[in-house]
Amino acid sequence: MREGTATLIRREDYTQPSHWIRTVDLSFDLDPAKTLVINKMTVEPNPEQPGAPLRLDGEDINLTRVLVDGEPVSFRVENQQLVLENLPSQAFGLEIRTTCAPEKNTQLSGLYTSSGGFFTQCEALGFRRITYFLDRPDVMATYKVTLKADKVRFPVLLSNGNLVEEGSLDGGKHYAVWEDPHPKPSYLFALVAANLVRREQRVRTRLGHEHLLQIYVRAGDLDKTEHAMNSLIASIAWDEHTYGLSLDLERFMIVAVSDFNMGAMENKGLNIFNTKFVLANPATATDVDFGNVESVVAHEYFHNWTGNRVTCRDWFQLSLKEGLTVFRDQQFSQDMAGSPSARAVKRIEDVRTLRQLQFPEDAGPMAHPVRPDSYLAIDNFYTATVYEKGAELVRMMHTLVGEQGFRAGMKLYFERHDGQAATCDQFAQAIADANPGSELAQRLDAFKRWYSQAGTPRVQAHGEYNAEHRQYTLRLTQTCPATPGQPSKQPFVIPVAMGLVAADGRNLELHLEGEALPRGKNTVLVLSEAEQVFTFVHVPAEPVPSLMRGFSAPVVLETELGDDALFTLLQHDHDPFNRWEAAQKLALRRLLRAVRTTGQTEVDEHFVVALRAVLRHPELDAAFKELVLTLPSEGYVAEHLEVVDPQRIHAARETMKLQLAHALHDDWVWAYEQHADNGGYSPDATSMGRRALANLALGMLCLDGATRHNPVWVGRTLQRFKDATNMTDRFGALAALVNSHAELADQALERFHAQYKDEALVIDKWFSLQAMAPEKDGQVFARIKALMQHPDFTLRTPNRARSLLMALCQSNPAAFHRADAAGYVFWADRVIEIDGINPQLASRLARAMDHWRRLAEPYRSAAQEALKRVAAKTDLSDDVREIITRALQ
Ligand code: 0A1
Ligand code: ZN
Repeated sequence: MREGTATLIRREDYTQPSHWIRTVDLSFDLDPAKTLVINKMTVEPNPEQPGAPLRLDGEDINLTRVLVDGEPVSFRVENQQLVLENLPSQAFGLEIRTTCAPEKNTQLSGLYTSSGGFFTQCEALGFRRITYFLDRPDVMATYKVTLKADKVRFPVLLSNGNLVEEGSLDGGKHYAVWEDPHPKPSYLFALVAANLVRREQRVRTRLGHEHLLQIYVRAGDLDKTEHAMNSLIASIAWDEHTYGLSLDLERFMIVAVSDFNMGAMENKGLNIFNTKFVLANPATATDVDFGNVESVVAHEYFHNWTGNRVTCRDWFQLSLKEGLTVFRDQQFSQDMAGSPSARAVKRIEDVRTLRQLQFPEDAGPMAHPVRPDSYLAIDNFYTATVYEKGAELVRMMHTLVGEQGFRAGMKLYFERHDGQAATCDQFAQAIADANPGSELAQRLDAFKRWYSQAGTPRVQAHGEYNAEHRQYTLRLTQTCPATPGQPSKQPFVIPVAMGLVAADGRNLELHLEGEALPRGKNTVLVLSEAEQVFTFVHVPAEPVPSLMRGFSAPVVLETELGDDALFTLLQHDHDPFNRWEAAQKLALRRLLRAVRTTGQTEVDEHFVVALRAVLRHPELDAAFKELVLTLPSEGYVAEHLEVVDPQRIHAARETMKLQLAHALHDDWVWAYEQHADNGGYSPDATSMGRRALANLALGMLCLDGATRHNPVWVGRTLQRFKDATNMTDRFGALAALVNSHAELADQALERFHAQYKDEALVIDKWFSLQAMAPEKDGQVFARIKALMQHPDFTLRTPNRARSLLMALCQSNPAAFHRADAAGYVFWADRVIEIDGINPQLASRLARAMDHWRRLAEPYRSAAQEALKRVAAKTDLSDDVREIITRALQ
């Protein structure tokens, strides 16, 4: 096991490198057991640091030779770094030979093998596991790469850029030479040598240039690449059209690999993808998978500009590329969805993700600013805060300068920084400078607190109506809870998109006191002080405020609205996001009341009637209905409690679900029959919405049937499972059976496994469905433990490990948090076990315990004991050590 040795790295300590590496000529003799790497660089001393030694990063590689300008030199290796002193004061050539063992690389960082092929992952610090280098993003070089490997086993040889030469060699080997003309940081280097097939297409872009697009996969997977290719083509067109950003490469390649720690990687011209985010066809992938493929393909493609052409100066600036690129992929997916209502659905889904992942992070021991101040293991900072909250920051800038203003800002950003390694500050500056006089430009310094202060701000709103003066005053205040290392915060600049809705359903004209003209029915107030009052005039009747429309800032809005006001918004708000939000608040309120009192939810008629009205609404889209009728998750409920008893939350939510299944029975039947098509499959937003609602309805009907021992709907669900013509419907029916603990579920699970035993991604679903089933008398936990012994289970493939372990520890609180502590014991054992194989994967699992301090007893003490047991291990990786130490601090 690799023992962690790192010390804390701080943002304020940034200094330029001692040298620049301008060109890299890399040659690989690929052998799974021992690969030889020859690295010839041209190196230039940084004139600002004359005479400084050169310290090159390395990890788990064997050094065999070092030459400076062709001559052997003396060197030493110190803390994994290769140190060279007394180097020439002018540019010089440096040659380094090393070997590594790809087949032993279970961490999946650097050069590793998967299903018999070679793949690389270099972000963030993987390149140093391939060769000694200044492995930091501000060192940018052009690369020439020569690959040599056995021709039969590794017929495809790929690297970044353009193929300039290929041919045969003695001994059954062949070679290929690739040159990438774009200077890039080492984290964007990639190579692939494997037995793959490809789908390819030539496209001509607006500028009239021709490009070759290729997607490489294993032989059996070619029929799952059409959707990714379409998504790629759509992404290229979108970026040209929206931002005037064109593909700058003759060839753009995507490669699928089944062993991968994250979603995908934007290596220049050679994106490498987790199979889960590239392969999809109707028979094996669900609508959610199709949506994920579209957005991840777009995300990686968009990185070509936001990430690769302009990269990050240091890893603290990670959100410069990630927040911006997530914002861009969210915009793209909204545009692809089309109708205003489908766009709103996508927005609601994105906010749900943010609240489920990022809000808890901001409220726990791992809370960090979007631009962190320090880290032990940078891999731990590929977080929802850097990605999703980072995207919200970009979205707020977009709101403050407007669509056209934002495009102008992006243009200026590229004019200033193309080809550079930049900072978050420089990005915000460019957007502001392109929009002088805008709210952003006026308050830029205060706005930038979003980058430096962690924590989710709370906004309280208090409204008062004066009937006599027909005035409505809205008092907005903001606070932000303390986070580790940041006891007090300065006010944030919060764009508050809003409107006023009258009790009769009209959305009112908004006329602010002192302004000559009304602003229409929707406006953006900017809250930049701890407290501000906004007065609206000519208000004909007491309104309900609709605040934070479209979720205009990543804050918690603490509302004083009563049920009636929320019912008004649910029915009449012009803003679909706030309609959905009103339903969530109504449900949340009832769940919290139950958790705090009897533990059982009593669903009132008013609530049922309101939900029925949405479900049966003649104009609302099915996708939107599905979101409104889906109850807040157990995790989201927990967020609203000081002391969390996961079992009580589970009981409250399950009883509410059951009551809604029963009370709306006829409406669910109607919804199912209206939306369960049996026609051909198309992954468009409307059909996806219909399938989602049909599946929700079927789940409710099956649950109602199973609980009442009424076999009708359980039988129909099984039939649906057998007859389905696509994976969304088949898996939806299977989930309905499993989640309602129907007796027929086991039979269906067995059949499903037999049918898809050769489809790894489907088997992952099969594992996680069982691991995420609502806990009932400990049965789910027992089954998860049994599934660990299943012949298909392995901890070495991250997708498979996650399908069971993350599903339990992160997504199934009632199965995980057990009074007998067995869930925590299991967690600790797995974290320790996986840390010896793959520290990045282990540290993700370790985070399942982030919120132990808020647990009720007996969970809290038991969780602490499990954490201490992990902490007591002396040979933990830096990754896991950082997470556990923070949790216990
Ligand atoms: N830059 C990639 C994410 C990524 C990060 C680290 C990885 O390996 C440790 C792999 C991928 C993205 O945002 O898509
Ligand atoms: Zn990214």
